[in-house]
Amino acid sequence: MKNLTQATLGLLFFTTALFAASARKEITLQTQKINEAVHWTPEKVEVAPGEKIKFIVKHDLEGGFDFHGFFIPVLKVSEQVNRHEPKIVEVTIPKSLKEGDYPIGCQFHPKHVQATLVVKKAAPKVK
Ligand SMILES: [Cu+2]
Repeated sequence: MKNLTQATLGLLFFTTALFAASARKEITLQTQKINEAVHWTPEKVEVAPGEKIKFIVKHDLEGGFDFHGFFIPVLKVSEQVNRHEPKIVEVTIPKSLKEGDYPIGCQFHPKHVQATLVVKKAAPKVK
């Protein structure tokens, strides 16, 4: 019985470690209409160099454009997001990317208000 418990705990630890290694940080961005202009919101999202990100990008506004662009030049991301068709965009933030603010825009509509990708090194973990 004792051996079985140890084996179970070992397996649990193993699967937890495996999950942590493959986990991606999920960030949802969506179109929002503010004062007649379409924005990507939230207006700021924070990521760290080396981090694996899963962007979930949504356009659920009724009326106006049927699709918007999801454009992050620094990450070479350029996608089309159709209404009611959430787009999943998985990226790894390059380890070499400098801290700072980078635009998240729309390549189709010059008036589409950008959001900001804030790249910031993660605080060192306290052991
Ligand atoms: Cu747009």
